[in-house]
Amino acid sequence: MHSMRIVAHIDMDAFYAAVEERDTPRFRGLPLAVGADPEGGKGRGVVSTANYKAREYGIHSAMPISTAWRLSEAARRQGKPPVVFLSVDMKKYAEVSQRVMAIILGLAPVVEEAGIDEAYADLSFAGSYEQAAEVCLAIKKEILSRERLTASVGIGPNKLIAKIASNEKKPDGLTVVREEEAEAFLEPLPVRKIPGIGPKTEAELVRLGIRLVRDLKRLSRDALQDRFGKRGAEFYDMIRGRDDTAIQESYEPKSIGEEETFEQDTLDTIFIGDRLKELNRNVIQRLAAEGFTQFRTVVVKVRYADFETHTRAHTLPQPADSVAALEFEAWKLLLPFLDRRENPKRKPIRLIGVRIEKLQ
Ligand code: TTP
Ligand code: MG
Repeated sequence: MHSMRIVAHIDMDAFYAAVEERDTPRFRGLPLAVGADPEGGKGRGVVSTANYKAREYGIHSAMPISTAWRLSEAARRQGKPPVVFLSVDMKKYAEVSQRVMAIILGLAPVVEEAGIDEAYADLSFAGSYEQAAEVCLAIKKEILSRERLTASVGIGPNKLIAKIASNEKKPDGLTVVREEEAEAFLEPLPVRKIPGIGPKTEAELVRLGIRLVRDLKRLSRDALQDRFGKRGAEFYDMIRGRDDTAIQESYEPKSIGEEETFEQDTLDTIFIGDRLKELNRNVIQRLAAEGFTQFRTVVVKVRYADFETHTRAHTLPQPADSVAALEFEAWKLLLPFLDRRENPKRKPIRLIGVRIEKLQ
């Protein structure tokens, strides 16, 4: 008899904002948004995350910070507390993340770190869903007592179900979906909950009158494949709760990156060089914070004022470890975008980013 597969997905609640609330008592109970500087409504970056109080104002991740500011001002006019805007402290979140991952690893030895605030754990060893839930309660308890943070957990027969389940009862939730319940669990959910169905696919499905997973089941595998290609065939299995992707233990964060949207679109070489320096410093700081010493690949990103976006990457023959080495490589990759080589129309630049990969 083959033993039952049980997978958990653990995801921290309002992660960056929760860390800030924890560390600064006077923020507690207030709406909080972590992200770019709102600059009195003129700021040009985005919200990284918002705590649940700020989400009640309609603020969420990836929203322009200027919109978040407007929502905060509207709330203020209604006599509600305005949002506290905080900048991103990546080094701190990376350190908390490492400690949380260590807690999970202590209670469930096979873990895939799927992002800064989320992990999959193989709980097949628990033998039953009841025992798996006990392990997860212990993980939650440990995270709360050691880090004073809450996480939400989903338990299911595979990564797909566990991931969707962890999002069901946020914050501080625990949702168990057994294999025999998986299909029924998915049916009433909006199609957007299925990983890989983003806003574009969703819009296309809405045009076909399909909003819920249940509706999507009307399409045959062939029909899905005709419309969405290989992804379509995957949707067919996923909406039926089927997923056999493995937990990938050998975790390497694919990359560490930072980017900045400028106050004003610019082609000023000195200014851009300065900002790049600052981004490089932050990236190297995070490299150390996340327990690495070296990188081999450098990637830069450029977004022009018209949002046309380019990336360029270079992999070094030998691993490098210094800000100076990153500086040199990143600048070499970025320079052509400042002159006619890559930028014949001399379009001003809106955003630059730098990322390192192949970390060791
Ligand atoms: P999420 O887990 O998606 O969000 P969250 O932890 O803030 O909130 P939830 O309770 O709904 O899980 O992302 C984890 C962190 O990653 C988040 O705190 C900030 C960062 N992040 C961004 O910087 N930009 C983004 O667009 C998203 C979605 C997250
Ligand atoms: Mg989270």
